[in-house]
Amino acid sequence: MTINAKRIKTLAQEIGFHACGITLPKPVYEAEVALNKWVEQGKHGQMKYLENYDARKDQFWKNFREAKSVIVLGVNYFSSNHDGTSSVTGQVFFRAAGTKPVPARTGTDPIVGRRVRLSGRVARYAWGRDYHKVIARRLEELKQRIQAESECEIYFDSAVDTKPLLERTLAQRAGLGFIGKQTQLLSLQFGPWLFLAELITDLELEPDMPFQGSCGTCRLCIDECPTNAIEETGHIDARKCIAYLTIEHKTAIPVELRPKIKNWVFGCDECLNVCPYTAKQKETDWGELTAESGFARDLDLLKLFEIKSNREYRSKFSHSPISRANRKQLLRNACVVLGNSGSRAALPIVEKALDDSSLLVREHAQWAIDEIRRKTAEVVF
Ligand code: B12
Ligand code: SF4
Ligand code: SF4
Repeated sequence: MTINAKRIKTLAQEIGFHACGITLPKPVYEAEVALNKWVEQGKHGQMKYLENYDARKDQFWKNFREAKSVIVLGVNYFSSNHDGTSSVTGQVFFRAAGTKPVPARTGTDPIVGRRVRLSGRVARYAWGRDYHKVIARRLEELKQRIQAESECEIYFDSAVDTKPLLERTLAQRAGLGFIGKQTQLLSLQFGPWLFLAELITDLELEPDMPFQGSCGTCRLCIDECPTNAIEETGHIDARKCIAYLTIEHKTAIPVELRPKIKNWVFGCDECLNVCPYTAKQKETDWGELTAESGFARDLDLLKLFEIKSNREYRSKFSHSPISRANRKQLLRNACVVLGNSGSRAALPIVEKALDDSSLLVREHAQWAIDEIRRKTAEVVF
């Protein structure tokens, strides 16, 4: 007996995947047209790899002409804040380590008069270990289990994030959920907190029905996005999106957007946090994806500025999705967060950053200094 769709779903569940659906490897024309239009309008910013999507996609399918099915998998990555610093809807800027006034020194705000931990928020998807590697291991296990139960040799390709596939559209077609106005796939079981991954195979499997659903009249994410990056049409202008600006954008962050980044040092979850489907969240049972095994919910900005070389940066973050950015991008982001803090305790750090080897960091450090001076000058006692 050759393996069927039902058995594959059981295996996926046994291995720990939280959702599994099957679709055909047919072109996703409407989505591809939308993607190309989006790129033509320049809304992809500096994400060059999206510019030659058609050529990359054609090559991908040419290399696997025998593909008959796409097994789409979802991994719940939601984990909550055990330390209470940044609740799902919280806007906590800086965590006060103590409430008693302490003598003025770095990390102590002379205006607020208490010691503050200067930290920047990290988007939830990057709290744990690098999900590409974590998921790839379980995809491999699934492949092997499918192969072991089949009578003939099966060909596979696998993808998490990096292949020319519109993963959210494939997931919607495979019945995992629908695409919300903030462009995330929303699952009725897990809300917006699913990573997506695929196994493409020459096995002929019965496809699932596409998921039919919509946001209806809700527009919370559009209204709450700090930079107005979400358009009424349900597309985003990546050039304004904090996730793009702090992770994918390589050069200076537009000055007018810097205050809107607030304390996000890597990624942004605002449109996920406000979404009513977030109420479907469940604590993940994949330990590797929680902050306890990875980096953190927030980064200590003082420590970030102690990283002096790219090599040191790479070795510190090699197991984390934070490695997607490089040292100067992350220090650039840290300057923006410190500038937004308006805290005098941040001044010694950003003043030191004026000597950084990177012009990008120096320019953002100067901006932060000017912001802090302007904001503290405004304080009336
Ligand atoms: C580039 C990219 C980004 C960019 C651009 C985001 C975007 N909205 O496109 C940036 C850096 C901003 C980004 C941010 C984030 N990302 Co991202 N990203 C990707 C990546 C690598 C490619 C997506 C892409 O091609 N975008 C281009 C746009 C135009 O395509 P699209 O959104 O897929 O589809 C659009 C159109 O094609 C059209 N469309 C789609 N289907 C259909 C159907 C019809 C009929 C029509 C007419 C149109 C249409 O509408 C869509 C919306 O514009 C994917 C992985 C992948 N290969 O898919 C991950 C991915 C989408 N990202 C992911 C995540 C987790 C995030 C963040 C939450 C991380 C964070 N917290 O910081 C944020 C969320 C921000 C947001 N609101 O989208 C997950 C999403 C999981 C999920 N449940 O949806 C993915 C799938 C990675 C993964 N493997 O899990 N991301
Ligand atoms: S990730 Fe943040 S900036 Fe980007 S669309 Fe969502 S709320 Fe807006
Ligand atoms: S916040 Fe509302 S409009 Fe936005 S994705 Fe969620 S349900 Fe849709």
